[in-house]
Amino acid sequence: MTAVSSTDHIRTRAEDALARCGVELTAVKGDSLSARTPITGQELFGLRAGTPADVDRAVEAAHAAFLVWRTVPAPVRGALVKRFGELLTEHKESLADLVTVEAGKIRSEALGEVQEMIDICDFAVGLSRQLYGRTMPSERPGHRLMETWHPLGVVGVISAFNFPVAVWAWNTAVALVCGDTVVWKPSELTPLTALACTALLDRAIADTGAPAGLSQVVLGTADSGTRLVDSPLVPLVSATGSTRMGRAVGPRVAARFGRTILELGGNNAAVLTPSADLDLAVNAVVFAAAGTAGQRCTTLRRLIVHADVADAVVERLVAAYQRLPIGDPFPETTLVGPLVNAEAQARMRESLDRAVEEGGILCTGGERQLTEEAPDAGYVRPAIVRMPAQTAVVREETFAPILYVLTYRDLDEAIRLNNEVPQGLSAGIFTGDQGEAERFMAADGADCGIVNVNIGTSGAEIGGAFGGEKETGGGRESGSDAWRSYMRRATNTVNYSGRVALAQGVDFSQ
Ligand code: UN1
Repeated sequence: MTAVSSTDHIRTRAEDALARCGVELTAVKGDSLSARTPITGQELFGLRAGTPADVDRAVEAAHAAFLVWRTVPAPVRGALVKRFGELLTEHKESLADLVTVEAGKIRSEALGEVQEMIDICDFAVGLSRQLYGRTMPSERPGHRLMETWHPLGVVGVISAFNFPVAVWAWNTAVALVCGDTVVWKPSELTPLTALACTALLDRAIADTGAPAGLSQVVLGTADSGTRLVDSPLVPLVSATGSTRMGRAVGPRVAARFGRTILELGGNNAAVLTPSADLDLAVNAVVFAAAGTAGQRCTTLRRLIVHADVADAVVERLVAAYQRLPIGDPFPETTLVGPLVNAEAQARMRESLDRAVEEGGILCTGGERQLTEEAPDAGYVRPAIVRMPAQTAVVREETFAPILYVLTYRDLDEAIRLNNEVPQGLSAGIFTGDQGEAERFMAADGADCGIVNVNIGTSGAEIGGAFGGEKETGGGRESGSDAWRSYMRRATNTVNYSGRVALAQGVDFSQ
């Protein structure tokens, strides 16, 4: 275990990184929002929170920019995103520093998160020449039937603390090439990373001569988020966070016939079969369950192991868990950083107590760590609990490193357990049997938006569409054809025959 950096040291590191990214801290300082670090649990700076009136101004500016941006050819829009990707590459270390400072991510994961931003920029630049519409054969002679994809408007992005920059970048890079503009309401827990990303994007906007106002950020609390959600000038709200937040956002946007992309809770499971390569599976499970201190929406929370191998698997997992280096996320030897705050640690404790009440056996972990060195922080040892059944606590998402282990006898039972939770983000199966793998991915297999074979549930690549079913919200972001949600489709019928011919054989001749 390593000593924990002092808050003063972390503050200096944050100031340096912000300055390198072009943020003028004095301009945003105030006393209505607190920038804190989970590394010590203490305050770094007081900032000025945006008000609902600031949201209105940001939306109006983004809308004005949209009216210009939508007429800029898509490949030219791609040039802005290309420049932004270059700036992200140049400032990768500084941004990763800020991600570690604010979200407590270990070094390689913080760098990995910035890499996701760079990757989505590359993807979006290519996409800017591939916003394809289809042509369909018309049923009428001398007619052409086709579709055109047009920019949609201002996209409101509400992001969570655990991926403070990548999820915004997935939305923003794609939205910008689609001809949209963006207003961002980041998590209250991660304002500094948001300021840094915005400063870099503003620089890319200036460098490429794109309209100022394309990208807006409003730091603030739930009030600002609500204002953004209710704004009639925002046709699409892309929100990442808890299912509770999604239940508030979804109906409000629907009431004004806006669109949403909701990325809500996950309660992801992996099935571990007797034919699995155990070394591979154990390695993958440890990262998926304990990595990022259990704070990914894709974190593995339930392991469904075949009864014949359950004892051996749990024994190996417990041994691996007990070796995990927990502590200050900056040194490269640390694998598990802090939870985002002490409240998250208390919620983990509560869930573990409930699990034991519901018949669970705590195999390892759950103890608070570094209480002397960082009394205000939320360091914990990741926990493994064997459960007799999928009880109430197992069906909930606790945003902390708790892995519930369940056993099964036949694959149908494993699939049933996988699907018998309200959430549907990500699932995995570890198997050497192709038939089992195919069954798990089939229509009557796992009911999630992401279904993996011999890979854990987390760490998806940006090239695929990201999102999940049921209470996860149904939205898709990032790669594949997720871009379509950021555009409006026009179906065009063109008559070049020189006479009127009605569809469906209707005759209206006079
Ligand atoms: C999230 O936790 O909100 O698949 C996003 C992953 C990452 C993204 C997670 N690429 O784990």
